[in-house]
Amino acid sequence: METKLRIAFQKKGRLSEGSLKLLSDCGISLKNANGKLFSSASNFPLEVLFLRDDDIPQYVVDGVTDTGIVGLNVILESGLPVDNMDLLGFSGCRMSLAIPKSVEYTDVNFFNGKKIATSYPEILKKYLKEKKIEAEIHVISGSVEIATGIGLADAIFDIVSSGSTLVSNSLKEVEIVLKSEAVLVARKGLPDDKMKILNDLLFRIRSVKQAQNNKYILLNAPNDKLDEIVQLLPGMKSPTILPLADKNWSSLHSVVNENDFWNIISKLKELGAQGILVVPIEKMIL
Ligand code: PRT
Ligand code: ZN
Repeated sequence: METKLRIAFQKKGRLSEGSLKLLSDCGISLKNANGKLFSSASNFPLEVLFLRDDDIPQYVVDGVTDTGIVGLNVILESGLPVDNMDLLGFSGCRMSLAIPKSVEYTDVNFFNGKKIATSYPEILKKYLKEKKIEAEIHVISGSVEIATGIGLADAIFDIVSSGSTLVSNSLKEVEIVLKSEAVLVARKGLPDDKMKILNDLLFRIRSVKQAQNNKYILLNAPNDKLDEIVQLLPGMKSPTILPLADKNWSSLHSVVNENDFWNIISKLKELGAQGILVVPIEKMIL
């Protein structure tokens, strides 16, 4: 029988859409995945299990699944030994300490002797130890944001994304402890045949991510500024330069990183570049 790699996705929640989109961006189609616990791909040796996110780390370790996509926060809280293969760039959030808006905050020593409510005691314990803070941790499984309002704790440690939950509970974020996003994890010591499939999958994922982080740029440049413009556009090797009908001008094609993009565009304009086109890249193979 053909070897297949098994991956676990969150069944329903903040990781689900990103996980399914990643698979489809990688050109992998699932056979009737809707509402099922289990599905398999029609064009890649992959089986998908749909689970609660909290169960995924343990199932990876136990061998129920070979790999999984889950928040980095959940992996770190579980403390389980899995291989973190790749950060995937979606479901981003931070884990922060927050206190009532009306309470004055100086620095992290504020938390000495305080009571902190959280669903993530392990991450918090590690942080407090590093900062040499002695605080009491009160573990609750949900609605952490109401803990100070009902007098259960002096502070909370929870996931923050837009910050609006904090605002509507009259809390303020005072320390960012961890930045989290979806991560692909794998069981340690996968057999060679599964490892090969995982590497094929990672190759596709990395190509998709590279493409998302980069843009293809085309522009016309005056020849006397070409050298300076080329300096700004390293490209994958170096930019492509094509002559234009007007002898004093050339056309330049290259790839720019999304993060440098606006910075580069304004410098290009200063150097006299014209007709700048920026287009998305679907896949990028390095
Ligand atoms: O049912 P299951 O157990 O599978 O799902 P779940 O309810 O435990 O998880 P889910 O879907 O809420 O979150 C899954 C993962 O998404 C988390 O482990 C994080 O890695 C990530 N993530 C990203 C978030 C958020 N953003 C987020 N905003 N997880 C939770 N929140 C909550 C947060 O707890 C707080 O209550 O949203 C609220 C804050 O949001 P803002 O925008 O008001 O700051
Ligand atoms: Zn959960």
